[in-house]
Amino acid sequence: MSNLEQTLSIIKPDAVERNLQEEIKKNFIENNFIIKKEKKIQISKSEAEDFYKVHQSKPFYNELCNYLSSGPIIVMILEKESAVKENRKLMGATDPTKAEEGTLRKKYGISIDKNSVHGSDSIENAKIEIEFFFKF
Ligand code: IDP
Ligand code: MG
Repeated sequence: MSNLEQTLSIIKPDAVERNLQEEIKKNFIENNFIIKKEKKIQISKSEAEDFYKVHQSKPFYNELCNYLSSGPIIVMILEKESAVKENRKLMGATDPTKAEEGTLRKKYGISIDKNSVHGSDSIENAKIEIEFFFKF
């Protein structure tokens, strides 16, 4: 039975700044994700606040929103069987120092805030996040 899903992936400013986007995209392709849509954009602080609103009560919220809006990002729709879970696995733990060997955050992440990639954490949030970035 097919379980084809889509998830939202973001290559964050720290990785785009280091010109790692092609290298990171290679990881997705090698792991059998299809990049259905892709665009390079820079979002405003208020758009970042909207995107990360689930974190608004966290002490790092303001910094997080400043950071995501600080430079260009690559947003992508990735497709694969169980794409949401598979992308979370490929990304690794939020904190690169705790991420497993071979994961994107282990390979490319600088710190817990500059951890190079975002991935939707549920099928429901994937739909919301895809809509957020690809509604126009
Ligand atoms: P996730 O990106 O692995 O889903 P979340 O808990 O959803 O992690 O947090 C969203 C983003 O907020 C993280 O990717 C990271 O950039 C940032 N973040 C999470 N925890 C901290 C923290 O303790 N300090 C600073 N930034 C954090
Ligand atoms: Mg999250």
